This record gives sequence, structure tokens and C-alpha cells, in this order.
Amino acid sequence: MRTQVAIIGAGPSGLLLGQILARSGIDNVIVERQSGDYVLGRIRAGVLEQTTVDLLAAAGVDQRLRHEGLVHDGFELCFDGQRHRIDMKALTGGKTVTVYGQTEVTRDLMDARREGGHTTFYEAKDVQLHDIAGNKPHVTFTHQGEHHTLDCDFIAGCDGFHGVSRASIPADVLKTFERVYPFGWLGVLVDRPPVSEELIYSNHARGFALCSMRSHSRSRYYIQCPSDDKAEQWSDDAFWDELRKRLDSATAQALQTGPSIEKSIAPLRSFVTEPMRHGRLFLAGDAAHIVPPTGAKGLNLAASDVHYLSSALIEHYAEHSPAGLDHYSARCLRRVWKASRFSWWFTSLTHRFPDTGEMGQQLQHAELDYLVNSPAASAAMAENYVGLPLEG
Ligand code: RFL
Ligand code: PHB
Repeated sequence: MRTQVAIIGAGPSGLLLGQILARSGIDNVIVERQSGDYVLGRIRAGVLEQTTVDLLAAAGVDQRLRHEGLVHDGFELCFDGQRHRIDMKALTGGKTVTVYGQTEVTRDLMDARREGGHTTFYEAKDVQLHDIAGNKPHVTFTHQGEHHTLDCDFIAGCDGFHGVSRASIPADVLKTFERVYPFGWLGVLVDRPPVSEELIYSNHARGFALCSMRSHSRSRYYIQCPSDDKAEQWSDDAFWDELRKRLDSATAQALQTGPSIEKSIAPLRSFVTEPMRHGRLFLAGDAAHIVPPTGAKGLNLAASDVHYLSSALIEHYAEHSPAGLDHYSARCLRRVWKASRFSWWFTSLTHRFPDTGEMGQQLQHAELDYLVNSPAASAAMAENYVGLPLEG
């Protein structure tokens, strides 16, 4: 079997890349380790930057997003039992974000791929990458008991943090940067209306909490928890009790609780690998970098990588120019590092760290106080939250 671009992973990065390339007449095949239902069952991101919405529109997959996405002009920061609104739209000259779940983005992309008749191998076993530094890259895997070899011009490694792509690059070629945070996020999805029309990020002595949503009738809540907690240890009642304690009293009283329809714990990590290319293998999304979810940047960075990679591949096939491919890694990394900085900073500002001490606590409080009272600091925060512009 032969294709122009072999894509490893059918998460949002792989599916969006496949969709953009297919619309430009570039043949591609996706190889995914899990089943489609499993991929759709992972509850993750919820907030899309305008640049991500624009990319989905340009890829022709924004019909449902335009109807069901919730446009948010601001969010709230809660500390000392008080909420403070950050008016993103006013502070950024009109920019907003859209609340639309990663599950829905993935579903829309899967539907478009199926309608376009492009090949995806779900439940592929023993996926291996070969000759990535040479001229004959290929991918081998087993699907429904049959062994396959996929010859290609390029391989896009869109297989997430635990995938095979990054692991296929010789260790001495890569430089990795990592910070693991000493806590995780326990998330609950519930079919109850959100407690607030806008997201609330809360800094509380008992730990961070976040009130988010998926629609007018479905809410998503998170609380900071110890890294080694297990979701099964947390009953729904224990979760709701703890969440209420970390919110201001009006929000705590208004909270509508119910049986969780999903409950999971995510570890928090900052990770960047450089470069994002080795020979004919290009890494995109979580395969190359991870940010803690506080800044809502992971899925948006995946989308901007895909924008740069798809443009470079289109340029390569249309104009035989290697320029975009050669600049791919550096272009991505500039944006990745800025989003990593913002995600680290927002995490540091809103979470309780085990060994901060009283001095650190006072400094954190002073920064929150400064942030909500200084138009300049609020504007810098808003500018990053809505997403920095794409280059060129
Ligand atoms: P994914 O989604 O992990 O998809 C990778 C796919 O590759 C497959 N795979 C393989 N396939 C073939 N062979 C192999 N050897 C393979 N190994 C793995 C996997 O099965 C999978 O299907 O990576 P991708 O596409 O780069 O997308 C990245 C995003 O999923 C991620 O950055 C976001 O979910 C992060 N994130 C958020 N991002 C935002 O922009 N806004 C948010 O509000 C936001 N909230 C979040 C988040 C992530 C969270 N968790 C669980 C880490 C909230 C949470 C709680
Ligand atoms: C979510 O709704 O899952 C979500 C929203 C904002 C974040 C992280 C996660 O910063």
C-alpha cells in the first residue's frame, strides 16, 4: 500500500491534518491504535481559540460548531471568596474563545473523513516506523490479523504523548524539557446546567477548582487532587462537597449536582521536545509537547502545529519548495514555548503547591490581586488566553 502522507494517530491532530491534506488533494492514510469509540470516549479539552475555530472552518468542519459552540467573552478568577471578571473581549480588542468539546471536534472530523472516503485503520497493532531519516520511509502494522506495509513520502507523528513516533527518533537527536507538577486534576462530567455562564478558575486554600461546561445542559468541573489519588476513590458526593468548599458562597449555593457521567484524573505536566522533525518524520500536537490544562492550550497548540505542517506539505507538493518543511519545527516551537510559559504561569498562580510556604503564598496572593486590578496585567492575561496569533 502507498500514500503520500502516513499519519500516526487519529486524535484531533491526526484527523485535522488528514482533513486539510485531503481537501488539497494530498493522499493520506491514518493508522490508529485504538477503536473510534475509544477515541471519542476520552473527555478532554473544552476551549477553542479563534484561530482553532478558523482552522476548523477552513477545513470545512465547522457546521455543528457554528450552531452549538458557546462563544465566551470573558472568564472569572475567584480568590478570597470573591469572583473577578476578566473581560477578554474588551481587553483584546474583540477576541473571544469558543466552548466546544474535543469529543465534538473529533466526531465532526471523523464524520468528514468517513464521508470523504479516506482510509483510517483503527485498532492497528504493533505500529512501527521505518527509515524515517532516509528516502523510503514506511510504516508497518497489523490490522485484523493481517500484516501491512504503508509506503509514503512523509510520516506525521500525531500519536500523542505515549505514541511510537517520538520514541522512533534516536535519543541523541532530541532534547526534551520536562516539569511534572505535584498534583493532578480530578474531572467530573455531569448532565446539569453550568453553575455560571462563564468559566470560573478558583484559587482556594484547599486547592484549585474549575467550573467549565460543554453545553447549556452539560457541565464539566475539576478539582486539584494529589497525583496518586484514584478516580474510583472519589464518590460523587465527596467530589461535590469538595468542589463547593473551593468556590465562593453564591456559586457554591447555585451549583446543580447530579450523578457523574465521567470521572477521571489527569496528571499535570509541562513537556517540550526539540526539534519537532527528524528526516521525513514530523511530530505534531501532544506527541511533541504537553502543557498543564490550566491555560486550555493543548488542543489549540495541536491545531497550530497542524496548520504549519499542512501548509508546508501543500507548499512542498504544489511548488516543490522545502522551505515550509525546513522551518516547520522552529515555527511551531516559538508558539509552543509561549503557550508553555503561559500554561505554567497560570498553573502556578491558581494551584496550591505542597512546599510554597507562607512567603510563596503571600506572593501568589499579591500577584492575583495585581492581575485583577491592573488593566495592563489583565490585558496580558487575556491576550494569552484568547491565543497568540499564528505567524505567516
Ligand atoms: P491525542 O488526543 O492524545 O491523540 C493521539 C492519538 O494517537 C493514538 N496513538 C497511536 N496510534 C497508533 N500507534 C500508536 N503507537 C499510537 N499511540 C497513540 C492515540 O490512541 C490517540 O488517539 O493527541 P493530539 O491529537 O495531539 O491532541 C492533543 C489533545 O488531545 C490535547 O492536547 C488536549 O486534550 C489537552 N487539553 C486541553 N487542550 C485545550 O486546548 N483546551 C482545553 O480546555 C484542554 N483541556 C486537556 C484539557 C487535556 C486534559 N487531559 C486529560 C490531559 C483537559 C484535560 C483534563
Ligand atoms: C474543560 O472544559 O475541559 C476545560 C476548560 C478550561 C481549561 C481546561 C479544561 O483551562
